[in-house]
Order: sequence, then C-alpha cells, then structure tokens
Amino acid sequence: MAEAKKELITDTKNDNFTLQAPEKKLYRTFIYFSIVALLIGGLMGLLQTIMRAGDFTLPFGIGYYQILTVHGVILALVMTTFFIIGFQFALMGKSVGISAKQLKWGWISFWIMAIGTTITTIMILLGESSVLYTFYTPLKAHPLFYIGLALVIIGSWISAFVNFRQLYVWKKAHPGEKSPLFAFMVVINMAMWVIASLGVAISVVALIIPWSLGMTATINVLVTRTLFWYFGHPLVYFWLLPAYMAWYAIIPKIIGGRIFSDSLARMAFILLIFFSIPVGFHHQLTEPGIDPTWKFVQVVLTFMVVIPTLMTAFSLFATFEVTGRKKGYKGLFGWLRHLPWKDVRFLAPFIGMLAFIPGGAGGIINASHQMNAVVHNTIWVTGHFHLTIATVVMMTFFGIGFWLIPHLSGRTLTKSMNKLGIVQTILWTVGMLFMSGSMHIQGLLGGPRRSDFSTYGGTEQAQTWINYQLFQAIGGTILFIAIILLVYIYVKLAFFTPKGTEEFPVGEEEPDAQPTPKFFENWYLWIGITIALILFAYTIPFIDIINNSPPGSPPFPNLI
Ligand code: HAS
Ligand code: CU
Repeated sequence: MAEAKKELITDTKNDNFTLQAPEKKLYRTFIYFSIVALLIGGLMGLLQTIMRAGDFTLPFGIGYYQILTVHGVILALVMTTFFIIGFQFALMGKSVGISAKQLKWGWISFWIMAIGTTITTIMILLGESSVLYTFYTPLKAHPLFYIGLALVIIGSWISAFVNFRQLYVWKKAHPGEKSPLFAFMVVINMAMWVIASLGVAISVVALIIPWSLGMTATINVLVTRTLFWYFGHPLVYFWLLPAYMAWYAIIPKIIGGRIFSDSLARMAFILLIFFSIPVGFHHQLTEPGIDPTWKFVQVVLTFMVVIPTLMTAFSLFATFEVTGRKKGYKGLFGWLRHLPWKDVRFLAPFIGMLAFIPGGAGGIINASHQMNAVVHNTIWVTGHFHLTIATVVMMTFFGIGFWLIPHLSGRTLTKSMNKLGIVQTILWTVGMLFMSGSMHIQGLLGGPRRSDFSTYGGTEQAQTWINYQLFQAIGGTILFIAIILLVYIYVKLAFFTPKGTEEFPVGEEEPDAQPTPKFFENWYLWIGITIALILFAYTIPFIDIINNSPPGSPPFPNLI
C-alpha cells in the first residue's frame, strides 16, 4: 500500500499529474455507472412521451407516475451525481494528485452511493414510491426509497471530504502557491453541495423517514418543501458548475487557445456559491405560507446570479475571439471560422453554451414573480430544464466523455468515433429542439406539467395540448436514438478503440497574465459569506413558517 501511495503522489512540478491505473479505475467506474443510469432514465423518458401522446398503456400495470419517478430520480439525482463526482475526481487527480488512502475512501463513497441507488430504484420499480424526484410531502413513499436516497447523499459527502483533503494536502506541500484552477473549482462545487444537501438530509432523516415509518402521525408539508428547495436550487448549479469547469479550463485547450483569465474564473465560481443557496423560494413563489417580502429578497438574490453567468459568457467569447485573432483571422466575426467545428469535444459543449441563451432567458422569466404565475406548474418549466440540464449541461458532459472515457480506459478517440459523435450531437440538438420547444409552447397554452393528458377525457383544451404531445413523442424518439448511439460510442471508447493515450486537455493561462490575487484562497471568507447570506435569507421566514404552522404539524410532528 505504501508503495502504491508513493506511486500515486508523483508531483511533476507543473501541477499536472499523470493519472495512474488504480485511480483511473475509480473515475471510470463512476462515469460508467452514470451512463447505465442515462440509458435506463432515457428509456423512461421515451415511454412517457408515448404514453402522453395517446392511449398507450404499459404492461404489468406500470403507471405513468412510476416511470416519471424513475426518469427524474435516475437522471436528475443519480446520473448527474455519479458523472460529476467521477469527472471532478479526475480533475483533482490531474491537478493535485490522490493518495492511496484517499482512493480507498473514493471507493467507499462509490459503493455507498451505488447501494443507495439500487435500494431506491428497486422501491420505485416495485411501485411503492411513485413520488417523483422532488418527493413532495404529503405524497409518501416506502421508507427504503428515502433511506436509499440518504445513502446516495452520504456517499457523495465522503467524496466531497476526500476532495477537500486532496487540496489541503497539496497546499501543505506547496505553501504560498495558488491552488490549481481545477482543484479550486471542484472544492467550491463540493462545498456548495455539502452545505445545500444538509437541508434535504435534515428533512429526510428528521422528518420524512420517521413519518414514512409510521413513527409520527403528521408531517409539516411547508417545512419539507422549503428544505427541499433550499437544496433544489443549488442542486441545479451543482450540475452546472462542472460544465463551467469544462468551459473555463478545458475548452480553451481544445481550441488551441489559453484561459482568458484565471482570476475571473475564480471570481465567477465564488459568486455562484454565494448566490446559489439563498434563493430556493423562487421555486415556491406560489406557496401561501411564505411572507412575500422574503420571496422578494430571494428573487433579488436570484437575479444576482446573472452577474457570474454573464461574466462566463464574456470570458468564453473573449477566449474564442483572442484565439481566432492570434491565428490571423480578421474582421468582426472572422475568428468564428477558426473554431474546431469538426471536433466533437468542442462542438457538443459549444451547442450547450448556445442553448444557455434561451435556457437562461427562460430562467429569468421563471424567477420574475408575476410571470412565474403564468408558467408555474405548467410544462413550460419542464421545457426550461430540458434546455438547461438536458441540453446545456448534458451536451457539455457528453463532450467531456468523448475524451475522458478513452483517457481513463487507455484508448483513443478515433476519427470515425469523432464523426459518429458529431452525428450524436446533431441528433441530440434536434431532439431537444422538438422536445423543449414544444414543452415551452404547450406550457404557455396552460398545459400542466407532470400529467398524462391522454386521461383528460378529450376536452377541447386537452386536445390542443395533445397536438404538441406529438412533437414531444418525435423528440423523445430522436433523443432515445441519440442515447443508444452515445452508449455505442462510449462502449467503443471504453473497450474497443485502439490503445493509446488520449489527451487530457488542461487549459493554461496567458504567459503574461496578471497574477491571481491572494485573497481568492481565503476559504473561511467565502464559506463565511455564503453562510451569512443563507442565514439572512432563511432565518426569519423559517421561524415565521414554523410559528404559523397548523396545529399538529410543528417541525417535529406529534408522536402518535
Ligand atoms: Fe432553472 C426551475 C430560475 C438556471 C434547472 N430550473 C428549474 C427546474 C430545474 C431547473 C430542474 O425562478 C425545475 C424544478 C422542478 O422540478 O420544479 N433557472 C432559473 C434562473 C436561472 C436558472 C434564474 N435552471 C437553471 C440551470 C438549471 C436549471 C442552469 C440546470 C442546470 N428555474 C428558475 C425558476 C424555476 C426554475 C424560478 C421555478 C419555476 C417554477 O415555477 O416552478 C439562471 O441561472 C439563468 C442564468 C443564465 C443566463 C444565460 C447566460 C448565457 C450564457 C451563454 C454563454 C454562451 C456563449 C456562446 C458564450 C442569464 C452563459 C455564445 C456564442 C455565440 C457565437 C453566440
Ligand atoms: Cu432554481
């Protein structure tokens, strides 16, 4: 073991470690698990669109809400978390290294998460837990559904602490040096994740599990929903930040350029941790038990997030333009031509970036209180997140997989796989245009989310919605074909393409870049401000919610 440790921690002095066989195995196991989840979750998505489009019923009495729950839980909570942790581990291994002991804890984390996922999935498939991925009370699932989810979260915390430890050990060995950008970004994302998931963990462990076990007679619905959304919004940024990591620090290398600004990237991540947690009320704008003043405060904090997002858009544009001009392309938009359009490692994430323009605009609409009243609980919201998570984030993740999977399996991304990847990218884009576009329109026509229209009994309004349903069924079919193609490519890259060393693209700063200010390393300050903002945004409204709860549903409900 001591030998392995020595082997793993080989500092090459330029913050660029060569990933070793044992660590590669952990990282790729996380990623492969997420691909299996994508396949299962994607199939459920296809079944949903078909069920909603007509009179199609599933065998064995499998219900619409059952497959909708599998779709949401397996894709939104499981596939994302496994991919992100695997990818982030790879970034940490590459930038600060991993020791044998840390690696062991990484495996423990994986197994706890995998066991939790299996328990939860079985409970949904048994038809005992059709409570959707938000598991709003008073919908009640089998206790094992929640216990499984709690295990996924606990497992992910272990990975988070391993990541914190990795950076800590590196910093001890490099006193006074700035932490590598990859490691900095991963630690921000995991710090956000731990702080946020504490909320849902408290809700699940202290309130929901005792209630579903029958130990308590009632549950405080508003408290559980509030704790869920305290977690739910940072959850979406937990998905987004790894995409940002790729945009800021990997894409520049792929296009043959440099990172526009290391300080700006760090600043964006710090602002994102500040403004990702104290904003959950923007999912609860229609809920009567929350004081409108505090909804307003959280909406203002939500809008603050536009700043780091636009900083990101600016700095990506700048990287693209500077690189193009350096290569000699002239004119206002001449530099656009230099971009490597035929390289799937670039094309897929780039389309993801583009999708963020309408996706972000939709988010701003959702967050605007009055407009939220128009779209809330309509399928518009589902359209919004099929643009953000399923297009912006997923296309970036797909793009990462095209180089990361062969890097981890010791194989190469061949020309033919790259071509197939481009076909896959186009299919996904077209599929999501159908899917998300028709969801947005259907939502504006009042089509409700999370419901099987075909059971609405042929009212005139339901008939209008069903027309758009057809587009979703087309979109769903194209997307499912794209998933099959992706899995085919990934299996090739994992086991069959020629052996070799696929590049791990690590972006570098401009040689004459200004040094990154020291205060970016002040973790106590960043976490301190984050906690202060959370306390500011949540303390008074939370006390208010508890004080005004109906009798019999205090935060810790009456024992039977
Ligand atoms: Fe959202 C609901 C507000 C972003 C995911 N969101 C959801 C749900 C999910 C989700 C899953 O305020 C549903 C939850 C449920 O089941 O109920 N969202 C926002 C806002 C943003 C936002 C303000 N959401 C996301 C992201 C997600 C995501 C990102 C996943 C990854 N969302 C809401 C609200 C609701 C909501 C309400 C509740 C609705 C309701 O009533 O239930 C912001 O973060 C958006 C900021 C983004 C921008 C765009 C910037 C553009 C960029 C593009 C760069 C491109 C370049 C390339 C450089 C302002 C960065 C250009 C190159 C060229 C050549 C042109
Ligand atoms: Cu949100």
